[in-house]
Amino acid sequence: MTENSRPVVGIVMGSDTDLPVMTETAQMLKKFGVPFEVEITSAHRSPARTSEYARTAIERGLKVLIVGAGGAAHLAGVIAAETTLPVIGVPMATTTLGGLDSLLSTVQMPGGVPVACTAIGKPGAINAAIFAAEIIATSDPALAAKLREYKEQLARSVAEKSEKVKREFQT
Ligand code: RP5
Repeated sequence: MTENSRPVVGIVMGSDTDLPVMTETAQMLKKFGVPFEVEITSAHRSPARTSEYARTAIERGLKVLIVGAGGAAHLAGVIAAETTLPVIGVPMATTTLGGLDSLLSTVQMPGGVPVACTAIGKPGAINAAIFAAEIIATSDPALAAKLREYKEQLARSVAEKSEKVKREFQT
């Protein structure tokens, strides 16, 4: 799979104000060489456009949708209602309620319409990309190898930090 090939992940967000956080998703997908497309559409401000996006996602070749929204964050849910693709919701941190509003309105889906919900904000945006890559990697051995290497690097970085801290306490 190359970055120039057809997008397999859709990154969707409710507003351009979500972009600083959702850029983390894009950067992580780029790191793994997973091609993606980006769309802004709103569950409440542009419901028809949102419905059209969700209904046409499969025919455009997408395999996973990552949806960031904040506040009354219904975007992931309404997209999940209109597609059989796996939908990963990323709750935005909000200034008024710290993102608890986004989290609850993304995660508390009724039975029958699943949304896989990540942590609030940047960690969630990063994890959404990794999770999407893991889904795609179930039928892409080269991508699975990149994900294994990423996890090994994570483990190495913890060991390196531990050694650094030990050295600081020894002096
Ligand atoms: C949601 O409302 C968006 O996802 C955004 O997080 C939030 C606020 O949007 P703006 O008023 O900043 O455009 O639809």
